[in-house]
Amino acid sequence: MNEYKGSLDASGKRIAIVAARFNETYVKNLVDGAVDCLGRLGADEEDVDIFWVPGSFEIPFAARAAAGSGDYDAVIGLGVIIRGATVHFDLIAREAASGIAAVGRDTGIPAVFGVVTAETLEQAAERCGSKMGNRGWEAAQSAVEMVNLGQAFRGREEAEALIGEETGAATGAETGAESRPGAAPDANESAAPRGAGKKAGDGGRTPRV
Ligand code: DLZ
Repeated sequence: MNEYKGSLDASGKRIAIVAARFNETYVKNLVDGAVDCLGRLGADEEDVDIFWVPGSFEIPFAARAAAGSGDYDAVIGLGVIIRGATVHFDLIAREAASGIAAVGRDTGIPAVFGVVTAETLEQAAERCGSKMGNRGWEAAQSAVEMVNLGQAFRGREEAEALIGEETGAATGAETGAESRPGAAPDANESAAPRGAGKKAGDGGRTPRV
């Protein structure tokens, strides 16, 4: 069994923060928390860009543009949505959450949800840098971890290709078979060491679901 975990090293990482101006006083605390976290983890200030949008509903649009630009390793969405007495809360929170998740799935760039959803202003404040921590800080840490986990996936692919070369065996990548990192071997190859002795047509790997 192998376990993989992304490191918390942000050096050399380019990060886009998309922040909502609605409830701006609190969101600024989230932005400060995220920037502080990235700096402590080794990111260069020059590599962190902040994009402001009107409200949390607009975060996915800007996050998608940032992720698709090729300029960033991760995108962090920050906002504060307070329930108050409006049905808007559920609509906006759902769109922000599913929209940010879709950015990650569609682009392959980690997109992290750093939006505080709270019943009251007081609850929101607690999550924006007071007694319940800072959701922006936590989101930044998650973003860095996910970027490095992504690199671990690519590292595995290279390692497998190397083993194939050393043993003279064809790897899934060479045969065109599915060799997605993180994928589980299928039943036919479960007894074989990873990357060793794989031949064309032996089934490759099946994605883990
Ligand atoms: C309209 C609205 C409301 C009622 N509440 C919030 C909120 O608590 N947090 C937030 O980030 N944005 C809110 N918005 C604004 C919407 O996100 C959006 O900007 C507007 O509906 C325009 O599309």
